Amino acid sequence: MKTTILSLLLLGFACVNAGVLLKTKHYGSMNHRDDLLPQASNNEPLWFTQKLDHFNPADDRQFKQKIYVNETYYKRDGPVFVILGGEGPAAPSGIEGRFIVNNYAQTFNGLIVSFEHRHYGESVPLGSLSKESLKYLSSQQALADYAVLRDFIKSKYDVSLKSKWIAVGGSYSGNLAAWCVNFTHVNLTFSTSAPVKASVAFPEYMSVVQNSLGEECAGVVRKANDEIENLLKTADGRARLSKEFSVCNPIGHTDDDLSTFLSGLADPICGAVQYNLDNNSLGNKLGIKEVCSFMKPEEPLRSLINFTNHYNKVFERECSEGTYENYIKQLQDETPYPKNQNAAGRSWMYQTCMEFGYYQNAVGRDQPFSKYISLPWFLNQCEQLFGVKNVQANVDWTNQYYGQLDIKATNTIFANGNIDPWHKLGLLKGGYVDANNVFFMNGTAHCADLYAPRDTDLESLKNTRARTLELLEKWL
Ligand SMILES: *[C@@H]1O[C@H](CO)[C@@H](O)[C@H](O)[C@H]1NC(C)=O
Ligand SMILES: *[C@@H]1O[C@H](CO)[C@@H](O)[C@H](O)[C@H]1NC(C)=O
Ligand SMILES: *[C@@H]1O[C@H](CO)[C@@H](O)[C@H](O)[C@H]1NC(C)=O
Ligand SMILES: *[C@@H]1O[C@H](CO)[C@@H](O)[C@H](O)[C@H]1NC(C)=O
Ligand SMILES: *[C@@H]1O[C@H](CO)[C@@H](O)[C@H](O)[C@H]1NC(C)=O
Ligand SMILES: CC(=O)N[C@H]1CO[C@H](CO)[C@@H](O)[C@@H]1O
Repeated sequence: MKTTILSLLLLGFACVNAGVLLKTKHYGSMNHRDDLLPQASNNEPLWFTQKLDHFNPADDRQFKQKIYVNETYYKRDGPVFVILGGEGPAAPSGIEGRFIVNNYAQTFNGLIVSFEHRHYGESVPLGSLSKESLKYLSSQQALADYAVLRDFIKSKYDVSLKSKWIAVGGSYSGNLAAWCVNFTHVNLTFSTSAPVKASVAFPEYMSVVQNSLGEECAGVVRKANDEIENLLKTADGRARLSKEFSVCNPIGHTDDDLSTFLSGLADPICGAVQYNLDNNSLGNKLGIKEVCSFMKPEEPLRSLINFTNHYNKVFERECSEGTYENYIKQLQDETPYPKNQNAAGRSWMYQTCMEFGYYQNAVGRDQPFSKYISLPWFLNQCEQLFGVKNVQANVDWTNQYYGQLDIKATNTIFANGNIDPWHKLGLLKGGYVDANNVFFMNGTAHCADLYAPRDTDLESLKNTRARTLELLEKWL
């Protein structure tokens, strides 16, 4: 049963956090299974003592935060590349060449540091993801964490005043990188696929999925979902679908059950689009081409069944989720990672309720999924899990506080790809930011430019990397 939320978890986000590339779109992190499995690595983390609440001087409680460091290329006065943690556990692979940062560090004699974000992985205050602990989870607290950690790195590695600090992030941690500017003494930032504009509802996500799949392939998915909606109306239909899709528990009959089931069917397809051709464990295994090779116009339902079962096999997912009760139970689990492999889902859900929304609801016919994947389904979870009712007000505050697309900064690089659904909330052109530092790539997916380069990368990606290198040469 444990594997179910893996599937539900954010298809999303986290690129930087090795651990969790957001598992599902809604909340957790895309769980790149490879990264969660114990890896052959001799790298031990360092543990840093962090302040629990940066905004209350009277509270002196602390917790332990995890860091990985790669000194291989570092020479005195070289830059410090700080890979900001996002919504998932940090893994040693993050400093061992999984990202392009190692190439840049090699070129510029840089130090590579990777921080785990509070309330993810093993950096969990109060030893629990209880509501009491989650009170201290926010992007503001996380940014303050980085400011404090900087001093620790500075003294431990004898970093000189000549060294420049570079904040690196992708997806949510790309937001953090962009927001670091002029706060944590960062000298330049590298922010990829960052949805810097928060939004309660995010139906555009699903429309980009449709565009990225292409009309013919998306049309088959849409027909399959229509057929499934019809079958779900009767007990016989639900029994048949439960069997064909090998669900964990027989599909329930409430609207919440149907939303849970249908959302679970959409996730694998969204994930394949989001990470299409990315040099990570998902992108290298299953992309748009594979999804569409399953979608046969003559037999939409059978096509989706075959694809889902194939996906489950490839990612060793035991079953698809069939009931809301089982789904929500996993999000109620306050046990931290690694005992609870879905822990990131709970923390990320909390952050979406309190700060970002980003709920990928399926609206209208300009997208291929079921209308049961609805905004109320997401918002009810905020209320049920955390008692949060005012998500709109929270999201408004986030946009007011950080300025959404009106980010003012000079030495910053923003990159996005048009295949990636998240680009709809990202910075795509110059304005306050110099247009020369903003890249919008044709054909690339989520955080493409952050991963290690390959000969087979698209031209648009190669160009972005070449121009990024020129900018780094200019700035470093
Ligand atoms: C640092 O990264 C390089 C690859 O860029 C890798 O060969 C080396 O093992 C890494 N060192 C550590 C301590 O992780
Ligand atoms: C980096 O930025 C900080 C804060 O703005 C500044 O004090 C420092 O001089 C900069 N470092 C370099 C090497 O430019
Ligand atoms: C689904 O898979 C079965 C078993 O592998 C295969 O016989 C059938 O042709 C597939 N159907 C479609 C529409 O791909
Ligand atoms: C921080 O703000 C100052 C003044 O507005 C600006 O000159 C500097 O470039 C900013 N730093 C970054 C990294 O953008
Ligand atoms: C993007 O790439 C596609 C496929 O290679 C091509 O058809 C299209 O013209 C390109 N669009 C732009 C704006 O370059
Ligand atoms: C994580 C991952 O799959 N990385 C791959 C990136 O591309 C190189 C070159 O093809 C592979 O060797 C890596 O395994």
